[in-house]
Amino acid sequence: MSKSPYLDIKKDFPVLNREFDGKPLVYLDTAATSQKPTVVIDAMDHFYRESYGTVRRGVYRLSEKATQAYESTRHKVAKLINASSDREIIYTRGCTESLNLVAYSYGRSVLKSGDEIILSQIEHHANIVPWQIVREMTGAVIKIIPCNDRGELFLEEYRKLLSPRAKIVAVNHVSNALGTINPIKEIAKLAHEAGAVMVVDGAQSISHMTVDVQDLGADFYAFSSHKMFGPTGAGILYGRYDLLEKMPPFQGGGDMIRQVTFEKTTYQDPPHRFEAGTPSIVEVLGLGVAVDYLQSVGLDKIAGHEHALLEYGTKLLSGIPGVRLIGTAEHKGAILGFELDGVHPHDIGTLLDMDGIAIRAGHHCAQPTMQRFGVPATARASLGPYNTEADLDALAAGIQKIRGMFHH
Ligand code: C6P
Repeated sequence: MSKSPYLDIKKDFPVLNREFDGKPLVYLDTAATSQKPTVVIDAMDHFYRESYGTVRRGVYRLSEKATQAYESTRHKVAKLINASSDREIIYTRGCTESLNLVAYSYGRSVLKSGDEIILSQIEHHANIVPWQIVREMTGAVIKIIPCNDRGELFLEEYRKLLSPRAKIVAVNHVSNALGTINPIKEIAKLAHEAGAVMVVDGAQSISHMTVDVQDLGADFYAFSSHKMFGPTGAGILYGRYDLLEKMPPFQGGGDMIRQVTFEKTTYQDPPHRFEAGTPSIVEVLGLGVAVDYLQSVGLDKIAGHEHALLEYGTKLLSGIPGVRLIGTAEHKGAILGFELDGVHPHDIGTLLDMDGIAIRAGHHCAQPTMQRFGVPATARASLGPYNTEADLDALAAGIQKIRGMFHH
């Protein structure tokens, strides 16, 4: 008997036991945000009840303990992504803030007029707009790596874009709208050969596959806690220490300074230089527990589970007349973007919700991706390790039902 590729962890996520109008919740919006396991919810609850205090400021035991717990997440995250030191892990409020940090601190300080930032056609707005703002400030130029009809980047075109003027290449590891897994290792190698640094938006990869920033050649790697079973309000920017050391602060305030006078202020070393103000204390603690959870389940097992589900779901949806999958890369994460002939994606979302099925409909904060595929929006089912074939069966049945309503 062949071994099942599937995990059985739905029970770890209390909200997934919910029903809407007597129908079980079918949660297919993990790319927007993942659900939270009991261990994370309980740890945060316990921390508030027993151990809550400020971090890195108090001299009393409560604060010392809180600081230890808070800092231990840094080590867990460093291990998770194989950073060479804990000092390369910066706490932010989320992936968006992490990318803004790189753009404003690194980008603004190195880019000169005429320097080039290379992005891809299939980026999330969080990896486009900060670079446009920096372009306005510096006179830098943005170039775009195009993609084919499956949503795969043209590496030959990328090669042609690279020149000594290229200073930054910023690409997502996995596209949130299409699911494409980009060949970051190769993209980074070519970037480095041209003398550019590699910024990776890891929002959609971090909880779905093993990520090794050193092996990938990522100089910066950004992600959010809330997409990896942790709470909202926390995120990570990994940065190579030799780059971080030379970067100016992103925000000024408490905790990022060494000494302040009205004449002059000196700054802390990284990572604290980039962590102004009282941080998201309990959220960072929750992120640490989420990392433990991820590792206890195993990222390779999660990748195997999601890949099997992706294949199952792709077959199901492609078999429904009128469904067009948008994003059909050979290397793909568990994201199913689609159109249904004659039905607006928002209507698909609303009608599926009546059956307790939660998907996302819209442009997915990736309007240039939608433009490339000639659609204003798509419906998107995105999977996590707690999803099952039954969830996809429900989705397919829901879509069939909608077809029946619109095509008599
Ligand atoms: N994508 C989605 O439904 P934040 O919002 O800061 O946690 O993450 C931003 C972000 C950056 N890059 C990629 C590739 C992303 O997918 C996201 C968030 C969500 O697809 C919300 S638009």
